[in-house]
Amino acid sequence: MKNYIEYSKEVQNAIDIGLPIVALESTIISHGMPYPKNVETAIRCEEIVRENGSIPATIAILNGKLKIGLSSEELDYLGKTGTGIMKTSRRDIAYNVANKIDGATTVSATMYISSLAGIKVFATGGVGGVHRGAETSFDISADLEELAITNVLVVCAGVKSILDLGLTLEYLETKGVPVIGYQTKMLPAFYSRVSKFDVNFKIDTPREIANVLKTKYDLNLNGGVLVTNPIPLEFSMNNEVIGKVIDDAIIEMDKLGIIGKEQTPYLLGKIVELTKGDSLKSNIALVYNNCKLASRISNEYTAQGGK
Ligand code: PSU
Ligand code: MN
Repeated sequence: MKNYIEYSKEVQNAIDIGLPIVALESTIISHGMPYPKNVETAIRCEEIVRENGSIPATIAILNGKLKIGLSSEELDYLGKTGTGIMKTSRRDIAYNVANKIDGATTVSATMYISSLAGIKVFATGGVGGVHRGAETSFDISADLEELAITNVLVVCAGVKSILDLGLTLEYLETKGVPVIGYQTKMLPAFYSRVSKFDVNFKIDTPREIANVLKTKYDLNLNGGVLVTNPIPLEFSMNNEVIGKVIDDAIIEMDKLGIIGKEQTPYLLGKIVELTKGDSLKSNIALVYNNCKLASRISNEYTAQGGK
């Protein structure tokens, strides 16, 4: 296994001396945002994690290695190449490594690689979920299955309404994944702070969230935890306005016949276009907010003796 993993110096040092770490994914860089905002955001995410007391570990597959911690050149390469890099979920990891094909890792792949390094806390923007119409398309993100089996807490901004929020919650319940609302009872909907659905547990401090995580693993309850953190108020979008944009983007996507793993990147790009860049500003703000919370949870988890 060791031969397959390559740590940055900063992450290796953090592991050696037991500093708190926060994993970050790379599909959000290559497929989630346009260049050069994607690279600026990735770099700023790492800074925010450091400012709040943890060490950032951005994860990708490069030259056949599972890379844990990237250089600024590597971040730039991922951002510049954009969708020219393969979007790699759990399914693709072995193929990428065996053939030395670069991959930007989704939430599922990043969770798995984090778990190999013993990293328990991971910050992103949005997770995949059960797509609208999944009852006929069967399109359910591998992210949910990873949350079911892999011991990593993921901080996100809730479930985007390109997905079916209700079915996503049902799926997570079936798989035994706790959905925590950070200072909220309501499941946030990514661009907006509100939805028609409730989270399982409202928890108000990073310390209490870390305590749930530690207790879960003390009890041998394997699998992930999903923390949903509402977008900061000043960046939240009007639910009806963004709802209409998302509906229009989905109609356009269906017209073009886009299916499978291309759907989420297409919709994100289309939403940026239809909102004239407003959704991108919101997306960046919520990612920063999640990095901050994840860093504080990771600190607390380490302080509580979490391994
Ligand atoms: N949602 C976002 N931004 C993203 C993604 C989702 O707001 O960048 C990416 C993440 O990497 C996530 C993946 O893991 O899309 C899910 O893809 P799919 O729906 O194909 O499972
Ligand atoms: Mn899918």
